Amino acid sequence: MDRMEVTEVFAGIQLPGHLHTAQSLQYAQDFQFQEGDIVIVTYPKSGTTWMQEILTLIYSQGDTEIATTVPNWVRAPWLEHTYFKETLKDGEGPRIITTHLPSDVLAPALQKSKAKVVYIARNPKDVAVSFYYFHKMAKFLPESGTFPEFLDLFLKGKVYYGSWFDHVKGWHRQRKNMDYFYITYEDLQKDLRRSIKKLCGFLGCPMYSKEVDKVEQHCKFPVMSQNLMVNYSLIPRDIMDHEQSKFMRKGVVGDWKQHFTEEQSAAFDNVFQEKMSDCDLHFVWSLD
Ligand code: PPS
Repeated sequence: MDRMEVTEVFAGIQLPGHLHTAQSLQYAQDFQFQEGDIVIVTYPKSGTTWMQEILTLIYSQGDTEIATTVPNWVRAPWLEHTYFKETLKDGEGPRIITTHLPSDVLAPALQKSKAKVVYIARNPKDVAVSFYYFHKMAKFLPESGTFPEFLDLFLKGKVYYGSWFDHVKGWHRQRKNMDYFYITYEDLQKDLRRSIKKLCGFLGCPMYSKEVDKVEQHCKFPVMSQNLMVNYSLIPRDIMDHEQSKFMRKGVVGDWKQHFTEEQSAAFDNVFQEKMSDCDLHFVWSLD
């Protein structure tokens, strides 16, 4: 399969050579955003697919036609992926663009543009667990090793896509320099309806209550995990092996408690406190 063993290094971070090339990354960095563009920005495993689905449905006023017939990577393509250029369409609605790239790569272009940025963050203990399982199923990522080994790399920022801390803090520092909306995976879990309404406000896209009902219904985990257009079951098994782990795995807050020992959790908390001491973001670790 295409470049499955290749590692691409860009802006100091490692990225899978599958779907990333030096050219595609340069294209992303040089991209001219337009007024009306919506850019979903995430560190991996933070709720990217969920936000792609929510925004698709907000723009279709709750009509599920596009969400159930067009794959998420076509309707909200990743800016840095090789297929981006030919996939992004100037259609009737706004262009929804997705990215995992760090702020230092994209902030200069976004600051100059009138694009809207939606940043979604997730508590990093759950991100680490979700990313660990993703390494087992995504054949374009390196072997995860054991969970303690993976956790160690994650805390040191030595995983693909770089440090979670740098990503979250870097984008947070840009919040006043662009049209920026910050939300967390945990906000979506706690009150999906309220989150959808807030997003509608930010996007300037008012919806009737019945339309919000449809978005909410379609974006629940049991529905999305059955939607072939977002659950990645269309991807061949030698790229994503769902027998190792499903892409739509658990979809909960606090699964880290099933994976971390007390010592691992305490060590994580220490690193978190140190690295986040210069940042005022707060994370929800459990909904209990
Ligand atoms: S990726 O690879 O970066 O695009 O992954 P991403 O979409 O950011 O994150 C995948 C995790 O999000 C969960 N997910 C959801 N949780 C709750 N409700 C809904 N609707 C939903 N959709 C996706 C998905 O299950 C992954 O989390 P884990 O913890 O592994 O289950």
